Amino acid sequence: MRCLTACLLLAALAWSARAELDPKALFEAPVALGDASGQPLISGKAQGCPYAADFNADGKVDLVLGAKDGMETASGGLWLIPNRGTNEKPAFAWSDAWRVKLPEGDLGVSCGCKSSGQVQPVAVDLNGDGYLDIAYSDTYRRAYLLLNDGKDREHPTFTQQKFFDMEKTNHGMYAGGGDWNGDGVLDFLHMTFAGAQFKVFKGAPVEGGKGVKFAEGGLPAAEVLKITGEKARKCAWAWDYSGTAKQRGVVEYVGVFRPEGGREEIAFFEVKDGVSRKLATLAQTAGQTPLLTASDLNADGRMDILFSCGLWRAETEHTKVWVMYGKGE
Ligand SMILES: [Ca+2]
Ligand SMILES: [Ca+2]
Ligand SMILES: [Ca+2]
Repeated sequence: MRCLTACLLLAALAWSARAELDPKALFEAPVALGDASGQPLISGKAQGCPYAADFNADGKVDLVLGAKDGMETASGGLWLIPNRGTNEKPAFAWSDAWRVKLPEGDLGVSCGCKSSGQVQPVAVDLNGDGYLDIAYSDTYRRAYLLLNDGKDREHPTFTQQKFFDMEKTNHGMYAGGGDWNGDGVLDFLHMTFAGAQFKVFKGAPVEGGKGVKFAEGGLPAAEVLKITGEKARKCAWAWDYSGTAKQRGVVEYVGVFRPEGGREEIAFFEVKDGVSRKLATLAQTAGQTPLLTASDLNADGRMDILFSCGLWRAETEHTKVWVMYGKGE
C-alpha cells in the first residue's frame, strides 16, 4: 500500500513537472557583482546593460557594459571590465574599466533621450579572428558593429561600422538577443517601438573560426517574428533555459516587462504557436528601468541573467551590476 502511494505520488510529481514549468526554479536570486574584497561594482553610469564575455581571452569571463555617461545625459558609451577573480567567484572593479575607443578617441553613443535612450550590447567575434567584437543598438537611430583591431587584449581599439538604420528615428527601439530560431547560434534581436515587433538578425557561424556573424543587408535581412500576446518591451533574450523548450515546441525567453500601471520588472516568457505568455516575474529591481542580457558569466553552460538599472536618484545603489545565475533543474 505504501509503495502504491509512493508510486502515485511520484507519478503526480512527474506529471506536474511536465504540465507546468516553474521559471523561478531555473535561476538563483540576484546577487550584486563586486571585487575580491566584496565591494560592489558600482558603475555610476545610468541604465547599464551588462553582457558576459571573455574579452581578454584569459579564460575568465569579463563584463561588457553599455551605459550612459551619467544620470542627466543622452550620451553614453561602452566599457570593458576584466574579471580579476575566477569564473566561479568573479571579481570586478570599476577602477579596471576600459572605455571602448575608436581610432579618434572615446566611443560616444548618442541615444536621443536621457530616460528612454540606452546602449544595449552583445559581444561576439564577428569576423572569426579570435578577438571579440561588439554589436550594439543606440535604441534610437541605428545599430552598429565595432570591430576589434586585435592589437591589445586588455585595451582594444575598434573601428565602427553601421549594422543597420532603424525604421524611424524614435525612442524605444530596443535590442535583445539569444537564440530565436533554435539553431544554437546567437541572434541579434531588434525590438521596435518598445517591443511592438521582434525582428531577428540571425546569427551564422563564421567559417573556420569560433565567430558568429549576423545577417547583413540592413532591416530587409531581419526576420519579423509573428508574436502576439504578453511580450517583453525590451531586452528579450531567448535560450532553452529549462532544457525542455525544444521538446515542448516553445521558445522560452527572459526580458523586461512593464505591467499595466506598474513599474518595469524582469520576467520569464514562453512563446507557443505565435502567442507570448508571461509565466513569472523573476525579479523586481532596486532602480528604475532595468536592462538585461542572458549570457554565461560563470561559464557553466547555463545562461545567467545579468542586469543593471538606475535613473537619476541614489545612483550608487542603482548602478550596481547584478547576476541571477542559471541553475537548471
Ligand atoms: Ca577574461
Ligand atoms: Ca540562432
Ligand atoms: Ca552560467
